[in-house]
Amino acid sequence: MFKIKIPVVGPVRAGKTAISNFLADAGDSIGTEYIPTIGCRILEMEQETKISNRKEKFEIELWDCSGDLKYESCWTALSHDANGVVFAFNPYEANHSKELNQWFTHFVQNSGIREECCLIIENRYETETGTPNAGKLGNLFDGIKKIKSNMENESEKFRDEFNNFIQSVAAFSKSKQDQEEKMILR
Ligand SMILES: Nc1nc2c(ncn2[C@@H]2O[C@H](COP(=O)(O)OP(=O)(O)O)[C@@H](O)[C@H]2O)c(=O)[nH]1
Ligand SMILES: [Mg+2]
Repeated sequence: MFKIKIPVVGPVRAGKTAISNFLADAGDSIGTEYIPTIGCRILEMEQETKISNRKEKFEIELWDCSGDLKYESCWTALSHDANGVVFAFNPYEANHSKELNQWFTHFVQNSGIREECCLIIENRYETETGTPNAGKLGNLFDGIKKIKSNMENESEKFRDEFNNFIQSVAAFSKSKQDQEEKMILR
């Protein structure tokens, strides 16, 4: 089965763990007491998608990364062989947009992942201190598709939008692999 690795990155308390659990059906962690992620958790899910009229099964690994910058020395391992990247942030948190730039520099610019294989998830939920739109994203993110998580109100719409993203990453990764195989056989 074709494997797809997608790191889920962004600042502490962006909702990465809640989003990853929701998408991988790994239990509900919305509105529960905050438990910081240690290092990284890997969640697996499967998806079937049609590529060039053929049904293909994909195994998707969501790498739910800690937002704590003390793990920065692990970022190379976390981004190694990734097929796509998901950025999460909460626009109520003023510092999130600035911090997200660092993640972008490493996970996109330095790793060579195409912008089409990246997704921003705006996880808008109120925090005690924040104000809405406090953390507006910088122009590094101009070319990247953005969706809203809305896990409390429109969760199935969010799941569908995420699945569309996975399908395009899968299609791109599969065609890249096919091309590489052809080059070897030449
Ligand atoms: N009400 C609500 N709480 C959320 C939502 N997303 C995350 N949280 C809460 O915010 C805190 C941080 O979320 P978490 O996923 O652990 O953030 P992470 O540090 O990015 O992994 C946790 O206490 C979650 O329960 C959401 O959409 N709505
Ligand atoms: Mg977490």
